[in-house]
Amino acid sequence: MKKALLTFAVMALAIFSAQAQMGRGGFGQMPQIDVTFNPYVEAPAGYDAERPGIDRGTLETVEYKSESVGTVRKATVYLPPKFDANKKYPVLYLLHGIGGDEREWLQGVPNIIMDNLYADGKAAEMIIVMPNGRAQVNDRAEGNVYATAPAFAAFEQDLLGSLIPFIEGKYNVYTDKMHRAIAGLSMGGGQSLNFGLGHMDVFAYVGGFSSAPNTNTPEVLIPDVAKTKAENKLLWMVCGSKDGLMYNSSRLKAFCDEHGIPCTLINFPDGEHNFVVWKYGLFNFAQLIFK
Ligand code: FER
Repeated sequence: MKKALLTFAVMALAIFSAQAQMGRGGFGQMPQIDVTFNPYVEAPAGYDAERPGIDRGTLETVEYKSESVGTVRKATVYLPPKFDANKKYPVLYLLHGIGGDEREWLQGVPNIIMDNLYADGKAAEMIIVMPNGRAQVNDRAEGNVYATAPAFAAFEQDLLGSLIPFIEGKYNVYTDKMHRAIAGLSMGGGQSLNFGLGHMDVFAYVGGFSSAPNTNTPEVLIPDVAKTKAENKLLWMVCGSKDGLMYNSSRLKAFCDEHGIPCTLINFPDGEHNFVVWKYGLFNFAQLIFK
C-alpha cells in the first residue's frame, strides 16, 4: 500500500513537471538545451501603447508579381513618421507565423511600437515590410496550416527573387546588406534564421522570435564559423521561458557560444508563444539595427 502511494506520487510529479515544461506553447515536450541566456531587461511601460501627440508613420498594402509562385502577392508596409520619398531608407523584412499572413504582425502593433521609438529617438529610420511568407498559390491561413510548412521554405525564392527587387524598385531604399534586416516570429523566426544566415551577402541583421521547428540545425545555419563571424552583424533571439519551442533558439545559442560567435538569446520570463514576446522582440531588435 505504501509502495502504491509512492508510485502514484512519483507519477503525478512526473506528469506535472512534463506539463510545466511544455508550457502553453503546446507543441509537445522537446529536449531543452542548457544555455546561458542574455539578461532580460523589461520594456518600458507603454512602449506598445498609442501615445498622443507624436508623429505617426503610415501603413499601406502593396502588391507584387511573384515569379516563383506565379501569382500577385500582398505585403503590408510601414513607412516611418515624416516619410520623405527623397530620402533613402534601410529595410526590415518582418515575417509572420504558421497561422498568419501579411496582416498578422498588425496584432503586434508594429506601427505604434516604432512611432514610440522614433518619438524617443531610439531607432534608425527604416521601412518595415511584412510579407506573406506562405509562398503558394492559395496563401491564406486556412485549413491545416501546419501542412503549409513547405511553402514557408519556398518563400526564400519569392523573397530574394521577387519581393526584395519589387521593394527596391518601388521605394527609395538602400540595396546593400548593411541596410537590410530580417526578423520574424515562430515560422517567420525560422525563416529569418535560415534565409538571413544563409544569405549573409543580402542581410547583415538577423532576428528570431520564438523560432519554430523549421529552424535549421546550427551546423546547417553556420557551416563556416569564420565567415559568419566576419559577415553577420547581428544575431538576436528571444523566446518565452514557457514556450515548448525554446530548443530551436537554445541549440543555436549554445553553438554560437561554443564557437565564439556573437549571439543574443533572451529567455522571456514566463513567456508563452504569443505577441507579448514578439512585440518585445520587435521593440529590442529595431533599436539594434542600421546603427
Ligand atoms: C511545429 C510547431 C510549431 C511546426 C510549426 C510551428 C511546422 C509553428 C508555430 C508558429 O508559427 O506559431 O511542429 O511545424
